[in-house]
Amino acid sequence: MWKRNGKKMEVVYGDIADQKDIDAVVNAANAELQTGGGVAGAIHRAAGPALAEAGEKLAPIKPGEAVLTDGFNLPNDYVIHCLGPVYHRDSPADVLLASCYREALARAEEKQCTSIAFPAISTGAFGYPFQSAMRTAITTVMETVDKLEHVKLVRFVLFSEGEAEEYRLFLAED
Ligand code: AR6
Repeated sequence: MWKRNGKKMEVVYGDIADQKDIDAVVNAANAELQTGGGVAGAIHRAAGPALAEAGEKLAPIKPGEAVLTDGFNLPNDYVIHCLGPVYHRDSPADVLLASCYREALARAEEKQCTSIAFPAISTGAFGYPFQSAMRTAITTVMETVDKLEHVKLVRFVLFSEGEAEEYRLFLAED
């Protein structure tokens, strides 16, 4: 766990669609804001069909953008949908990925959320190398969260214990 000025970052191994004590969960979305594989599949399954209907009104979104919907049947008030860069297609990939994290935090702050959970955006179907995406995710959140009033807790949810350990080690180095 990382703490500074009343802000906290933590790492868990688990399912992004099962984060009960968090105000807003982030979706590794597609441009159409519809269901898909990986994170998007898990979030849409848990939220129910109303999430795809809400997505229709806001789509399409661009790489680096984040839009907010209700959480519907999820245990969270909101879903924040980020379109990460497709590695080797959308560039500059690191700038677009950093924008996802900053924009998602901005959407959470606008709704006065105190907690937000992120998956490892772009590191699955979109092919972004895990370590490099992790460094961008953590450094961007560290830089951004200090400036926010409402968001106090940022949780990174990783889908394997090995990936969660990599996040923990990187946070401990700060
Ligand atoms: N909870 C947490 N992490 C997960 C979960 C889960 N339930 N499922 C997968 N991961 P991905 P992307 C991890 O592919 O790369 C979708 O089909 C996974 O191991 O979900 O941004 C959309 O429709 C990986 O480390 O997102 C888009 O078209 C990370 O989450 C596209 O894939 C992200 O994997 C988005 O691709």
